[in-house]
Amino acid sequence: MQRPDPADPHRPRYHFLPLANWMNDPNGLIHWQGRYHLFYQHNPNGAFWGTMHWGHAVSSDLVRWEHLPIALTPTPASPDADGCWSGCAVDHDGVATLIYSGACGLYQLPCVATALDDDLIAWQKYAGNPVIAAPPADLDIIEFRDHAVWREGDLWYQVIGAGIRDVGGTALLYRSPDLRTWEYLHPLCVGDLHATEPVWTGSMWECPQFLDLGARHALIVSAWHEGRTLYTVCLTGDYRDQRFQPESVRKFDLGDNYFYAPQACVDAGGRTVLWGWLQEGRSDQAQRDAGWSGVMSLPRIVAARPDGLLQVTPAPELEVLRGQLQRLAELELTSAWHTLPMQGASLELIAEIVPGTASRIELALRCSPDHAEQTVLRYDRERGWLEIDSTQASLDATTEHDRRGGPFTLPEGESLRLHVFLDHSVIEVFANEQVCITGRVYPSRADSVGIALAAHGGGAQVNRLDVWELRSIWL
Ligand code: DQQ
Repeated sequence: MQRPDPADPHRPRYHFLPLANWMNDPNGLIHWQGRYHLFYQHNPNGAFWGTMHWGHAVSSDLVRWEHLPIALTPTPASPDADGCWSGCAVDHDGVATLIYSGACGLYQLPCVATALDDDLIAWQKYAGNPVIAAPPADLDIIEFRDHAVWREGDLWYQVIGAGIRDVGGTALLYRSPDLRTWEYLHPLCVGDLHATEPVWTGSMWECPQFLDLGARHALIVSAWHEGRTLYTVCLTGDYRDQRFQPESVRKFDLGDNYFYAPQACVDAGGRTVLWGWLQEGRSDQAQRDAGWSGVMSLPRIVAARPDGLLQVTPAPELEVLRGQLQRLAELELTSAWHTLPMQGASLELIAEIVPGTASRIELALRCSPDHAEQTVLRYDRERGWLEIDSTQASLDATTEHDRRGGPFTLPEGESLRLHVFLDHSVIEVFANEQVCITGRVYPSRADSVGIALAAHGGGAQVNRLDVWELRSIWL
């Protein structure tokens, strides 16, 4: 195995990723006997998509991970001969059980495997796989894969991601007494391929997650269209009698497919903890040359707010990574960049900014002293928009240079609260515990480690600015 260079300037230090090669979707998340198990789509043969296996890691604290042996490998001449694609894990009367998509030729069909030990190292694939032979015959289904399974009363329920030809993405609802025999019920929800507002949801929904958040249910799907992974969409609404009535639809992360295919689990404390796959923003060749591709997001805690929107915050456990705090006193922002004394590529930053009369507030990250390289996190108050602008992120023209963002409006009288995690090529931002935006950037210069702030169209005031250097999660 080609090991990535430990000094690779783009390789994250406190985000989870495998020792080498390709990773995509988080799978089979389960808090099992006091430890968090994270499985993931993995190609052990290189830093490119192919021959999907399930990689495996475990953590006691949600922060530091131990790599474990590959959990699922495709079995020749079987329903998963061409790949063990995405799926989930449940506790079935004390037996950890996986429901995943077995890929075989053009099809992906639901398969089951059960744990043979308490460390979830060895798995037995069910002899009766696939457990569903085909998509529902009464629908013209274009794609069919990925699973979320939950318990209601004496029965198991499952949604499978799919698309209905010329109609839109969907999550198909099934029911089972034993996870082996499944009865198709109806689509839990159907998207409209032709609707572009408030957000276009593509022709197929991958990786559905159906979360009971108490006050609301959330259906989170990854919108897909003709082979393109678009972004993660969150529908919140009401669920009763196996019917889901969405009230709001929005992107879950404004960084589009830099945050994709998320999966959540409920831990022993009752928290809904969610991870997503942070895709790369550089060429396939650059990924192969680096020997790794794909990063897992930080664990995000998801809850329903009283107004029905989601609250999303980084897991507080991450605070153990903090080194010394550097704090800045109050600061008036103007249109000239104010460069901070703090810098680095592995930082956590919390800023509270009173927008005052400013129409735009900008935070430049991974910034070179001459600003030739910089990535700008921008809140455009007039437009009601939050974005990451990577058009100047790197002098390396082969990396992505774009602006990704979406609607975000500060409630009247609220300060802008930015919680930012910088980890080499990864930027994860939580704004007012409400909106997330993820970026991937690959600065070419070693001195692109600066931070600067500016306000345009008027003045703004920084009331709090805390920066910590963050430690690596690997000992
Ligand atoms: N990736 C998996 C699929 C899923 C897609 C295969 C989303 O199960 O639909 O690698 O990234």
